[in-house]
Amino acid sequence: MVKKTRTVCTSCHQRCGAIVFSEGNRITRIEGDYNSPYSKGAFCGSGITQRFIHEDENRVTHPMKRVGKRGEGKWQQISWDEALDMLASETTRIKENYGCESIVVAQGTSRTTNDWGKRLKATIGNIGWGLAPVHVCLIPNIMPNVFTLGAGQMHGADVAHAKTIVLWGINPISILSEVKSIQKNRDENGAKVIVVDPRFTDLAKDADIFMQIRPGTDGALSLGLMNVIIEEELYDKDFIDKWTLGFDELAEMVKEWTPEKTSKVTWIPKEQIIEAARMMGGNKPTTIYPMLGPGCMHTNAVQSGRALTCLIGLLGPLDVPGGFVYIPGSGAIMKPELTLEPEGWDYNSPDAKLIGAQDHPAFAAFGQANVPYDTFEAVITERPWPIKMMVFVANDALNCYEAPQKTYEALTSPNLDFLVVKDFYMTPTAQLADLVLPSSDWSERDTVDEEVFKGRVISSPRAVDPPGECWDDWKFFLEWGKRLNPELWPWKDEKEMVLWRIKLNYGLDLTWEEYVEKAYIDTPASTSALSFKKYETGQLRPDGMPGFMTPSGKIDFFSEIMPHFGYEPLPVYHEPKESPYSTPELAKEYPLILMTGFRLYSFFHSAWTNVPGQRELYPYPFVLINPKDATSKNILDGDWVDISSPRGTIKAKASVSEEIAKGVVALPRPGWRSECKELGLPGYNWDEVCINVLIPGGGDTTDPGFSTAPMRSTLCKIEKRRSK
Ligand SMILES: Nc1nc2c(c(=O)[nH]1)N[C@H]1C(S)=C(S)[C@@H](COP(=O)(O)OP(=O)(O)OC[C@H]3O[C@@H](n4cnc5c(=O)[nH]c(N)nc54)[C@H](O)[C@@H]3O)O[C@H]1N2
Ligand SMILES: Nc1nc2c(c(=O)[nH]1)N[C@H]1C(S)=C(S)[C@@H](COP(=O)(O)OP(=O)(O)OC[C@H]3O[C@@H](n4cnc5c(=O)[nH]c(N)nc54)[C@H](O)[C@@H]3O)O[C@H]1N2
Ligand code: SF4
Ligand SMILES: [Mo]
Repeated sequence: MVKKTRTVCTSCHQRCGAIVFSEGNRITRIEGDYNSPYSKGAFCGSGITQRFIHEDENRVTHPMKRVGKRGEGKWQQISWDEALDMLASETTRIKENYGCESIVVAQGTSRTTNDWGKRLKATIGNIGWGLAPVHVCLIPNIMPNVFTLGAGQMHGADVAHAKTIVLWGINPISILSEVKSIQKNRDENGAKVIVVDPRFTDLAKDADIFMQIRPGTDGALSLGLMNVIIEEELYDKDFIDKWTLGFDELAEMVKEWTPEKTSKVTWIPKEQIIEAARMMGGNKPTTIYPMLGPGCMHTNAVQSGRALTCLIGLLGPLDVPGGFVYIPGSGAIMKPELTLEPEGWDYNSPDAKLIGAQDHPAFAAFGQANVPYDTFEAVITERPWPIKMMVFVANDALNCYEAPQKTYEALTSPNLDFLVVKDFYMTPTAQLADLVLPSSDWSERDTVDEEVFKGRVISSPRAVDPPGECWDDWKFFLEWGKRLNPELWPWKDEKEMVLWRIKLNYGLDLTWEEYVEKAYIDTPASTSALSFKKYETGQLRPDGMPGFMTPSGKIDFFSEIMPHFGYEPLPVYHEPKESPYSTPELAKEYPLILMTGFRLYSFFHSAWTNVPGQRELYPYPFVLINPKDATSKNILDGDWVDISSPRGTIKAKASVSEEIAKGVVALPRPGWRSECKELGLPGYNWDEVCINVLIPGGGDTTDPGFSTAPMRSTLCKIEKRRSK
């Protein structure tokens, strides 16, 4: 009999509505759900391959403990009971002997367990994230949004109603459901589109203006655009007078950022800068949609983000249709009742016991985590304290963090007593573990983090049962938590956790059947974005006063709080720490700018390189290089090349293309490939192809206040390889 289940795909952050058809425990077909108010029927090839993943015999399907030497590949299947006993006894032993700060629980990008992971850590005694790539993933942009605009969200761009849409360092993959709105607005209302990217993206193809920027110079471009907008008085004086702080200081500062100077720094022709500024200031409402590109992976990340948010403020009025819209309650919901985070907890205080907090004060306050590089170093040096146990849930550390050479040294160090990895497959990190735990994927589980649906609750029941003993990460945290402190983990199963959580977050008191049946449930958070200029009516502040949730209550062009974290109060531009201009000597040997990690349609970070439907789109690790740079090195399209930085060398196939600016090479995420037996394609080790081998870590290589690693603006060189 065919069973039809309406659920949600979580293979990427889009969280598209899915209809899964199954017979017995086999998935026979998957379709997009047109009734999903969020994805409206959109569905992609990656989501469809869930059919394969569900049946894939290469999945880890049982808990396994290491029996040989670490990394030797000898495993013994054990029961969940035994695995959890090991985990709980090691947690207790290490906590008693070394303190809770010697246990690090890590996660990758948001999957579905952000708040439960925090609760587990708090159960051990650790407050915060433990370890996560938040130093590079969007938080360096969210912080400037909070300080300048008083918005806890980056995503406020109303692309459906804007007259000018600026897509700034954003990949169409990450906004699939909004691409349709952009196209519709352009086709039906003649909206103008500006794209700012070093790469000629699929969004740039249809843009009115494409500014091919030098990586890491977005702060300078924002200052240059503000120069023209202020010079030509293309701003709303009433709004600026009434609702902003520090306009005069900002105007004075951007005077030196003439189109000529901005062009020299950013490599964008000055005529384009002037044209773009006139379009943004003259064809309003203008909305700017930034993602990782501008301010998340550079040594000047936070100040670039600040400059961009000042530009958004300057283009006000804000919170209008077609502009930057405030969505209260749309950020990740982190209620202290769930995370067990004490009220007013100070992540910067030594009591918080976060590694790197004193050196990177903004990261401690906003990232709420240990600084990744410093944490791996702490494993090796046992300073500032020993790290004895690491648990990675949905985080392939060797493929995720900068300088994986250091990560590898840490994970194979005799100082580390116990390494646990919970994943779908035997990833490079899992291969080094003492305990590997099997995981269920979206079609096989009942849980979802509904806050990503802009405050709407959408249920996500399982369509099929997981293979073997694969467990939902929610269930894993529940059972581990129960063994440590049952009072803090009173639920019977993950369904009870789901219902408790929606009651806590949205006041909804539902049975499981009602929750599944109702499917899409609006909440005050999901409807609040429908009202505008909320700052006039006191809807943005908890005290109910008009204004924004910034220290001054206004848009803070001049931020008194920034110096607190080691930054200037105005958004000063700093050249990336490694560049042809800041390190000209180094640039003689490494003349090209290195940008790593732009997203590909079929891979989600390092996952799915083994899945034939996904791997066949990008069979080999590859690097984008401009024809002019390739010619000078005799490199032809498809040649294997070595890409080297002062940190190391990796290999990739050259993709010679105008897609990338001259002088820049771009390596997509993940670089790494697992073997794909079905297509007869080989695997490549992380140390041969992982893009992060080229990226520096620690010391003064990062954004000073935030520890952001320069994954998108350092130097490299490229040579044709003699062998494959
Ligand atoms: N398929 C797929 N989807 C994903 C992911 C995935 O791995 N695969 N990852 C998810 C995650 S965790 C995240 S954080 C998001 C990221 O989502 P996005 O930020 O939208 O995606 P990226 O491709 O990483 O980066 C966006 C663009 O920035 C450009 N860029 C690089 N350097 C610069 C620069 O210095 N300035 C400017 N202006 N642009 C620059 C790149 O060329 C790229 O086109 O994607 C999410 N969605
Ligand atoms: N050089 C460079 N490095 C980057 C980036 C870049 O652009 N350039 N991007 C950075 C960013 S923004 C981010 S967010 C990080 C992301 O880094 P991560 O999220 O850690 O990504 P991965 O390294 O692919 O590791 C994720 C692992 O989780 C597994 N997994 C996926 N879903 C689940 C699940 O539901 N449960 C369990 N148990 N396992 C699951 C996957 O199989 C995969 O092995 O990478 C960062 N690293
Ligand atoms: S993988 Fe594809 S179908 Fe699944 S949520 Fe992402 S975009 Fe939607
Ligand atoms: Mo991310």
